Amino acid sequence: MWTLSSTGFASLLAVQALYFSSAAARTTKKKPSTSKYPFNELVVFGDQLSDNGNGSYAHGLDPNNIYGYYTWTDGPVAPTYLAELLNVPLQDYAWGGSYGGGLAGSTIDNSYTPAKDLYKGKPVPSTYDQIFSNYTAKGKPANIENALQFMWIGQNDLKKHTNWYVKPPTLITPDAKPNVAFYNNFTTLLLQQIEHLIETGAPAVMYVNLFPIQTAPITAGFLCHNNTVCADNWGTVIEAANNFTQNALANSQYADKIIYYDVYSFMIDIMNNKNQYGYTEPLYFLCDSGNQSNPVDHFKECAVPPKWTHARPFFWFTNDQPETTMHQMIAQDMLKTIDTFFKVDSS
Ligand SMILES: *[C@@H]1O[C@H](CO)[C@@H](O)[C@H](O)[C@H]1NC(C)=O
Ligand SMILES: *[C@@H]1O[C@H](CO)[C@@H](O)[C@H](O)[C@H]1NC(C)=O
Ligand SMILES: *[C@@H]1O[C@H](CO)[C@@H](O)[C@H](O)[C@H]1NC(C)=O
Ligand SMILES: *[C@@H]1O[C@H](CO)[C@@H](O)[C@H](O)[C@H]1NC(C)=O
Ligand SMILES: *[C@@H]1O[C@H](CO)[C@@H](O)[C@H](O)[C@H]1NC(C)=O
Ligand SMILES: CC(=O)N[C@H]1CO[C@H](CO)[C@@H](O)[C@@H]1O
Repeated sequence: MWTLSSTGFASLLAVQALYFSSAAARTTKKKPSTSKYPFNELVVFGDQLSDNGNGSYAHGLDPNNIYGYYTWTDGPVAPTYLAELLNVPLQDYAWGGSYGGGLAGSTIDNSYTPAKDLYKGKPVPSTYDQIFSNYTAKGKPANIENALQFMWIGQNDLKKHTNWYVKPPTLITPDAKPNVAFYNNFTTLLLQQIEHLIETGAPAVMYVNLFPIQTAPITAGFLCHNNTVCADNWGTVIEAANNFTQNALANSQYADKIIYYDVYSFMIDIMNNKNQYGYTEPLYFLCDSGNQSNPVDHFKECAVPPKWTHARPFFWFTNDQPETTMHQMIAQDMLKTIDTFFKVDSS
């Protein structure tokens, strides 16, 4: 188990300043270096949890104007940290967020869950579009055989299709009809996309499971009105969805090329031991809910110059987006999973 010292955080900020000081840095590709891994690039598909700014920027939105890091949090997102840890360049197709609140990022497929955000009058690219239109439309991408693929998607689909809103919340059950349909439909679409990447030549695809959004202030406080039965039951539904997907991926004909990463359990573990990891503020607080008269919104405490230096003790940066140090810890943990998968000695 590792913890973050204040020195660690200072150097983290230095890293952020280095990588996010200009638009040029965001798209600069490093030369592939000699790697201990059987790949020399990381290609990312997903939503606001994975967009390093490139996806939003490509679709007409400059997220640097939001929080200053091209992301929807107070620093880099997990894929950026992961590429850095793997020492490979990142190609990021994920699309996240929107100005002004309620709208989120990409879904798995706009014909299943139309994204609320629009680009040229149409829902923003889903992972289906990111893969089939933006990445493989012109045939085999040049370096796909040497590119580890990364997919983190589903939270926007989950909110639309599962029955977290029913009352009384005791009726939110893992075997409720809409939930079972969601496990099936989401997993079917996901498998098609993952298998397409492998059939096009990818050496491996890492899938990151649904994160514990039932614990986020938007869910626990606002949508569930602090009703713990509601939040807990919805958590069980998310766990059931993750179990279903994990099982289906393990039964794919390409199972030996699929890496399942359990971000759900990792985040729950950090939350259960939050103070030890430097998250000393309550879990229902956040830095920016878009409404500063909301009592859980601690905008003024977080936004102390320079920028978001004081966000660190808050687990949640926005309504459903963790603070950047959480993204960094997730990337560290993802690396362990990747090392185990490729039997790489991490020492
Ligand atoms: C940025 O996204 C575009 C399209 O969405 C993609 O073609 C390009 O490779 C991406 N670049 C980087 C550096 O991620
Ligand atoms: C990605 O694909 C979508 C859907 O086909 C398209 O609208 C969008 O322009 C593409 N983005 C880029 C950067 O090519
Ligand atoms: C939930 O609890 C927090 C902390 O006690 C409180 O500030 C917030 O107003 C509550 N939300 C609702 C919807 O009751
Ligand atoms: C999910 O799988 C884990 C591990 O097998 C198990 O402990 C848990 O009860 C399952 N949860 C649900 C909701 O299916
Ligand atoms: C902002 O939050 C306050 C307190 O929770 C609430 O009364 C108010 O309606 C909110 N305003 C908007 C625009 O959502
Ligand atoms: C769009 C889609 O795939 N819908 C399917 C979702 O799952 C239910 C039952 O599991 C099917 O009946 C739908 O066709």
